Amino acid sequence: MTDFFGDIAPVRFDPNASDDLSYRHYDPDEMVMGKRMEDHLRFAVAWWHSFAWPGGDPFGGQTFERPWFGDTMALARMKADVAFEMFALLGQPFFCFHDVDIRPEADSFAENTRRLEEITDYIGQKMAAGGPQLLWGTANLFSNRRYMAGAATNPDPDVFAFAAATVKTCLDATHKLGGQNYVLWGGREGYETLLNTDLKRERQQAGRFLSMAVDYARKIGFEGAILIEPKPQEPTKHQYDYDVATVYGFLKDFGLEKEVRVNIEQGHAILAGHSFEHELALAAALGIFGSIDMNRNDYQSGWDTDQFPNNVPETALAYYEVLKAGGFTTGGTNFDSKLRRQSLDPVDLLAAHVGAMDVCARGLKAAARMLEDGALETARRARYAAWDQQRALLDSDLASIADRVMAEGTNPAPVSGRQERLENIVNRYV
Ligand code: XUL
Ligand code: CO
Repeated sequence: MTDFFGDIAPVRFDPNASDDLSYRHYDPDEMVMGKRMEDHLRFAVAWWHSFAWPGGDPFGGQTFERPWFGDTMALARMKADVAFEMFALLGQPFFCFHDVDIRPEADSFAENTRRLEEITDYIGQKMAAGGPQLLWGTANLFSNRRYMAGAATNPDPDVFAFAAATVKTCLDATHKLGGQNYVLWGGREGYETLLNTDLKRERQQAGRFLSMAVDYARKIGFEGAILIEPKPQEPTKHQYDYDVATVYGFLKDFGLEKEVRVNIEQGHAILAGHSFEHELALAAALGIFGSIDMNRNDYQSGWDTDQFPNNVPETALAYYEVLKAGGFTTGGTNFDSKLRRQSLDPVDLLAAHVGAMDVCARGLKAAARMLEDGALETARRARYAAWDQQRALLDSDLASIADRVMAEGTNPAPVSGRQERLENIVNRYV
């Protein structure tokens, strides 16, 4: 035991609680559409924001003082101890990590690999003792200065090689810990200026890199999903994995659309000029929906503030799409969210997750009721009902269609889209 969280008791479900460390809406065992809420939501803690992030912003450095900050393996183990204590206090079923979150960075690939193996052995022992499972692992290919011009898309082949070797070790680590997914977020796979960038070449490099990652994952028997996490910009001016539609085109181009799915982050969707539900609905329609990073951005700041979710109507519309897509299989709800830099206390870390889990639980329950009552889907089906009799139209051709329209002489009557009525329906549930 560490003494980081002191004598804080495990968080329990109590709808009438008056303290701020109880779940009022998240009851893991409550059945929603025939499935336990815990199994629907599949919550995960993000190791980086919760345990590795020092609280900096562009104008100031570290605000958090955590006893495990430092670059020794002993401190990395302490960090893991605190992490597993927090998972237990919250009853979190999953966690996610980058390599650099769980082990200190060394100055060689060999030592990085050795440290990763050592710490994942340690984490594996903790998991075997009944701890949570690994939702996904990933490699941080964006923080170290070697990646400043990209990883897979770097003009220097040695950087491509270092990144590819690192992904191999992170796939090994994820596989060893029984990870259910492996994520690739192309943090610096983009450009700062077109003046020094060969777009075509960089895209090819990214395609080969992803193909190699998929091949290696299958070779070692990794059965989890490989996920790309779209984001339009930040840290680079433009990133190649801009949004779900762009990623799908990229996957098709390299023949990977059956191999790779997407991890969709709320804040990234907003940065791309979409709603979260748009990205989710499109991924489901294209057959590439995988998992979600659940956070929010501050709409005034306009950048990736990675805050814990606190908007029930937004999460309801998101989980509506998740449920319509059949729910998560390997995926889950990862809180890729960090505290504000003034939230210094250990209890802040717990309360942030408690509140976020309650918001998601409310969103899920509202989404399930909307789906079960069927008002939205009935209206949606009715809107397209005329196509049931006219499917053959899509197999026709322009000249035959023109003959038909000419012969029938019809002039279609516009029909209401009923948007306000549909919005009113949603508001009955949230
Ligand atoms: C960055 C981001 C990452 C990925 C994993 O915006 O979302 O934390 O989720 O690399
Ligand atoms: Co993310």
